[in-house]
Amino acid sequence: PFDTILFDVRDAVATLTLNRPAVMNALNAPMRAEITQALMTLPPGVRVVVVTGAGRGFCSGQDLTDAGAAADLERVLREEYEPMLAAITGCPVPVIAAVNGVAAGAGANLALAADVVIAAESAIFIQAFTRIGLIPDAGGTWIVPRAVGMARAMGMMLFAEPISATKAADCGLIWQALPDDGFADGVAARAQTLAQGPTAAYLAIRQALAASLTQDLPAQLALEAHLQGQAGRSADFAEGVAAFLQKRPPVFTGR
Ligand code: T3D
Repeated sequence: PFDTILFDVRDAVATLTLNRPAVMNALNAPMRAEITQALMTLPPGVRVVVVTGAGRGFCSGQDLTDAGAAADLERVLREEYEPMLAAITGCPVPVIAAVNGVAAGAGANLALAADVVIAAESAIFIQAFTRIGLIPDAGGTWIVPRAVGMARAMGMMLFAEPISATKAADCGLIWQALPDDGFADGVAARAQTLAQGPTAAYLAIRQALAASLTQDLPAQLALEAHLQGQAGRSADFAEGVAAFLQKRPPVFTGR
């Protein structure tokens, strides 16, 4: 049903593959719309989404051959990028970006919008925007300084140099760099862990961490109490405690 992405569901794991490998999976309007649509209409039973790229790249950012987009960048960002980013950050299940190769421009910031970013050691992240006279967008100016601090964010954005996956992991831009050999298996193992986990608790963690970036400690403590109240009423909490007491692994249902 999709032209620019592949969408596959197996064992509660949905894999969304950016699929324009001839252009390193550059984002055009149809791809933005399809990513948004796929994430907003997840089939029942999906408990984690993995976003990755076909071929040797993850995503090269805005398709620079798209003259229509270049004509009015503000409109494209407001009407096409923002819904796509909202579909990722508001996805009803955790989202893993599996960065298999270069992630440039909006492609880097698309990856960084995910809950967990795992990159192959040969992958690179480039805030490529100043190379073509633009500023970082797709949420980059918000997430990058929060992840790595102002000095590194400025350096990455002004110099637009490739950051290796290992360096990205070391400085807190991403969660983990994995060897290229076995990358897919490593990602699959992480995806299985989340797919079998307490989904509602994961989403509450995402909500709490996002709120922590903008609010003070008293407000954050109140939010934690509220969310923990919810978690305490979940079936997964009852199961987690029962499994602990019975000395067996828990079987979480995500509720
Ligand atoms: O609405 C708006 O426009 C505003 C939003 C802007 C957000 C942005 O994302 S701006 C930043 C856009 N992206 C870039 O500036 C990155 C451009 N690409 C590159 O710098 C390099 O291609 C890479 C570092 C990503 C990869 O380099 P390399 O040497 O591994 O591969 P390559 O040979 O450059 O690319 C392979 C092919 O993909 C090539 O086509 P060809 O020669 O085989 O026919 C190349 O032109 C094409 N390609 C790569 N990136 C893009 C692209 N085609 C269109 N758009 C691209 N972004």
